[in-house]
Amino acid sequence: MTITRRDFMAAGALGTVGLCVTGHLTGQVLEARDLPPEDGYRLWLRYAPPAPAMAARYRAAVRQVIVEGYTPTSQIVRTEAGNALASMLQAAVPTSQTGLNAGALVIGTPANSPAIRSLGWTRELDALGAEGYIIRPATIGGHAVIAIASQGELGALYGTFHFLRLMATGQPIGALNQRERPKVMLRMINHWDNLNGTIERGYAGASLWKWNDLPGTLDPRYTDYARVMASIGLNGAVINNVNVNVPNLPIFSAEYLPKVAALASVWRPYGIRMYLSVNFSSPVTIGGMKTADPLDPGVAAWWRTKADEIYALMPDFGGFLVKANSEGQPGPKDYGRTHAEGANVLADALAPHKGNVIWRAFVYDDDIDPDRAKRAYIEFTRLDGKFKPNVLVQVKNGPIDFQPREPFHPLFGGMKHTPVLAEVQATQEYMGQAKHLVYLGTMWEEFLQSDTWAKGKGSTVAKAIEGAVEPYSVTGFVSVTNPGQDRNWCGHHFSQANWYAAGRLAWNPELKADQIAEEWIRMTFTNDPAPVATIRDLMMRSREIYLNYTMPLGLHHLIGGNHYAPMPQNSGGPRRDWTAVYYHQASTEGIGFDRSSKGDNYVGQYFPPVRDMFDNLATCPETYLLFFHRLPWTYRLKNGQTLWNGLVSHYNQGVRDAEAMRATWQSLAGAIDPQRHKEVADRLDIQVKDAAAWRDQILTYFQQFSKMDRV
Ligand code: GCV
Repeated sequence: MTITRRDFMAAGALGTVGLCVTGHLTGQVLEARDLPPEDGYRLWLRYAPPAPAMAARYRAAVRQVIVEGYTPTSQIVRTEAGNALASMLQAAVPTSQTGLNAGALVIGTPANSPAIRSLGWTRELDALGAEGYIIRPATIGGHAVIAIASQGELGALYGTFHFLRLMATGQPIGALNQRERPKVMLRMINHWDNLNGTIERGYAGASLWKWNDLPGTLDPRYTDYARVMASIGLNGAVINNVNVNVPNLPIFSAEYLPKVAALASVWRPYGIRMYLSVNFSSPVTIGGMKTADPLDPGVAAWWRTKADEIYALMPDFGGFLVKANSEGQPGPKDYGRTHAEGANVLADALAPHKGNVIWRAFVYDDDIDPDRAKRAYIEFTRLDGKFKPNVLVQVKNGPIDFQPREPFHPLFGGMKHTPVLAEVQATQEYMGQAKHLVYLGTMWEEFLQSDTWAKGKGSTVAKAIEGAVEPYSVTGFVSVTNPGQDRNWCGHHFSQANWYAAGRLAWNPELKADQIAEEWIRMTFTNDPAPVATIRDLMMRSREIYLNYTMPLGLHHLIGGNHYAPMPQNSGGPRRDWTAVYYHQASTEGIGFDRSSKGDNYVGQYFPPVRDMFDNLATCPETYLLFFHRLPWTYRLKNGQTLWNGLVSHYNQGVRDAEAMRATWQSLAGAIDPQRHKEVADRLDIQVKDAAAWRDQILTYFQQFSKMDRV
């Protein structure tokens, strides 16, 4: 059978490339301008054929796949490797459990594979744990092979995806010596999906979970989802919105839990554990009790019974995510109890099953402090040491709410006894949603590499969440991602990169944004060096461009209720701390929020060198200037410009760069398949228009205070 590049591009669902047949290679690499349309469904798992010379080298190196294990996970490894190789090599590669020959790719664990056991790597594998792996050339039974070995089956799956990524990105595979283990234990995404199919802050269509059809009908997309997640090392998902409002309550009921369990059973062989957001008042709202007071023995018993019911259906259930006493959600403070007392009653219920409570620190009760940025730190540091061992506190990257730029949240490094996991947001709520091209890898690298100084220099946020600053017993990294039923999962093709980056950083928070971007581009679009370099540059600059035309120099929350369009004049609404005026405080005297030691001393929540760096105008990075300082319009920036002129320059630069980004993308026509190229181009048109609107609206508004010209 002849497999052409067009067959590859036209192949259907993710994971069903369907080329596992005997055959030989005759496919020609087409001219770029002939590239057939792609719709983005396969994300970074397209397994496109590499350049012919590289394909020939790969074909010589991998002539057979041997996976001796027979469990569902081993079956997935076999199918994934077989399909991916057939697609990339444009020829079927014999894939089996037995009959090992020279040129085999041998994948397994010492327990499920005599071939892997014969390597004698057991001690080395034990040191890497059940999710770690080695990829290395080896000799088995006198045959030269490449081995992907792990102590556990999931490690073998992750190793397989790693190996396939190397091939899909055009890397040499001849002399590999890869030893990997994840640096973080809970690598999760949060979905903010409602039971009625809508998604809060979802920009890619309806919810993936088809509740009316579950548990009987399992959409094949559930499998595709699990495969995508495992391919970047993610191992957990919360499937429902943290706002567990009344219409979402039934998820905890006897009717819905079997539906949840059916989904969990699809994900299990991919190592994706199921978690649920819970409403703290559940004992009342669904249990019919009179109270949800966490210190009430009846309430504790209710949670234990509910946990037992869940674990009877899903023995590997991960645990509960709780948004309590935040934005209208109920919580322990309704009963005069603390967040720790609230979390602990759930933790006790889950502990016998080895489940975790993930308790969000996204709280900002205004009786705590007038400055929203200060509130969570005050509440949670008071409680450090009071949480049960299976409680983790989930903290957003910054102290406000996923703004385009915020300093790192001082709870990173600030909690000595309670594991803190990081929550970032891939769904671009405040970052142009699915309309603007904004790669967030750079933002997360900036966040993760921020030095907290909690235990001296080098106590970065990354190290803190890895448990290398304080020895947390459990560690985690979470991204609010919100894929939906849009064909391309994420709305914008480039938003896929943020899902990808979140997964890669959850595995290893030390990774660099440019490396992640390059991997993603090569797997998602092309391996041709020139377009790869062009797109990487565009992605790496995209967040700064977005900042320039929306909220430069440390401005934040200049946005309306849809969190998309500019609304600097917004001063009304249900809460002051949801309005722009509260944050920018612009007046004829100047602009900015004084969080310095002369202001409300938010800086005091950081360790001394960080505190002083932000506090002192001479050392505060200008990227954070107006987050920490309130300054007159005539204040001189480091480049000598007045603050007003500097603002004007940033906005103008942002608009020019957005236009340049569009022109750059246009220049890639022919290098990118036409459908995806056009869909991105259409969105860039919107982005350019929006950038100008942002600049004009914000500067017109501030000009009434600065009373200076827009030069
Ligand atoms: C799920 C912000 C968002 C809300 C979100 C909340 C949270 O306020 O706008 O939609 O609610 O964060 O993270 O809980």
